Amino acid sequence: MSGPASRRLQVLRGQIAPPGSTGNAAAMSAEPVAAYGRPSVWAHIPEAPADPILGLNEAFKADPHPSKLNLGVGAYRTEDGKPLVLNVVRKAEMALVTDPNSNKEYLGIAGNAVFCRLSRELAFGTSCQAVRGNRIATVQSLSGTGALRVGAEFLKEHHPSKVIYLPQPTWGNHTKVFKRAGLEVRTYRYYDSTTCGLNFQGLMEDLMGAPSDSIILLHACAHNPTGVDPTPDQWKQMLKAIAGKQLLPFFDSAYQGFASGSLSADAAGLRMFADACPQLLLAQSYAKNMGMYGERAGALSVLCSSQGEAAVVASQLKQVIRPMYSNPPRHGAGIVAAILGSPELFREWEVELSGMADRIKLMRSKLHEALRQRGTPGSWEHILKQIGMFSYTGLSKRQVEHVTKKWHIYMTLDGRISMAGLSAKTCGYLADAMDDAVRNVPK
Ligand code: PGU
Repeated sequence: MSGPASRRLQVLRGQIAPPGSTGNAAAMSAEPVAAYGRPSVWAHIPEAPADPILGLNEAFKADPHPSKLNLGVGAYRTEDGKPLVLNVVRKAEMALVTDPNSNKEYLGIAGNAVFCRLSRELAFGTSCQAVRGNRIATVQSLSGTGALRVGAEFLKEHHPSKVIYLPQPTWGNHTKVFKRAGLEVRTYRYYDSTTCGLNFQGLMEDLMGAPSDSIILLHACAHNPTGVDPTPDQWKQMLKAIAGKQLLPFFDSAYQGFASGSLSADAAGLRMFADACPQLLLAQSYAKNMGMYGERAGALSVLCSSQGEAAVVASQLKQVIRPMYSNPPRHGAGIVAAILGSPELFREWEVELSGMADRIKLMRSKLHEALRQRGTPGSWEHILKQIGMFSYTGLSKRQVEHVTKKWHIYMTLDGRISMAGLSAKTCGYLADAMDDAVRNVPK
């Protein structure tokens, strides 16, 4: 190729400057911005508030105080306050990057098929009838949030009801994900602040009162932010109500293994529903249980009535994904598939996972003990009883603001703290701050 065509290609590839330009960046940006003779089309846009959870990271980073403590975002930290990459993840990753047969080709729209099968088996169990009967359509997703969003878009298009009920309270982003996808968001009662436990009666009344076909979001385990889960018997009664009213359960499983330290115990509620419901959805995340936050590895599963239906549903999930981000990233899913697919690596993972869960439990007893020692007014038993990554302390917004301003401890305004952000060294400091807030700042 020569002449004008070759020149055009070179321009396109950035090898030479386009005609009329001087070829340097300063000259290219020298044109006056007001060339259209009117204000910018963005001029009317109001600045959006910082994200109530992820925004805390920014505020924390900008704080120069030496004793500052970040208990905002749910991300595991070691006793030294450092992020943790699991050994088993490093091992699987090393094998992946040194494998001469690995490549960087596009994955299919539904992602890594082995990853999808193993994710399904991890959540539902290999003996699940729907797994054995190939009745579950699974696609790889951009972690748990991506799974929720793809699921929401699918429901918006194909489900008879566009109404989703979320527990009150719930992870703040749930409301945004489902609203953005065009579903109508309602809530069902969940937490009882007088007992710091489950408002089971309110929950059951609200489930019974929901119009049939409504979608019900359920936290599979380690409810965020409350740390309060239904008992096995309560799960059973919820299943009865949900199946009786022909509601559609949408499980969000972001903490499998983190609540109890056992992967199967934490999936018990989901598995009970999967055995009894003709259809349900599941969003899975490996952010927490594999410590792969930034790798965005997750899966969306849709349980269907037959194998044929699952194939049709899978085809429609791809229709949602393709115009949104085309296909998911390879790397994280490759690591997860290697760990789940090797009995040896799987065992190593289980040990590291229960190690993280145990350290969180230890922080619960240390914080509880520190508050007891200080005689901090109120009962703090709920810190011991709640499970998972968070404790819902009961501090009010004003008390949280005080703790952040005076003690430089960052937590969400609803009084939620990430227990994984604490260490034996910092429990006393947090207890001092909580004691001060409870005594001196009215709720
Ligand atoms: N579902 C629940 C219940 C969650 O708590 C989270 C993360 C997700 C889904 C999404 O996780 P992915 O990272 O997309 O897999 N919640 C954490 C992390 C920070 C955030 O808000 O995204 C939290 O601190 O609540």
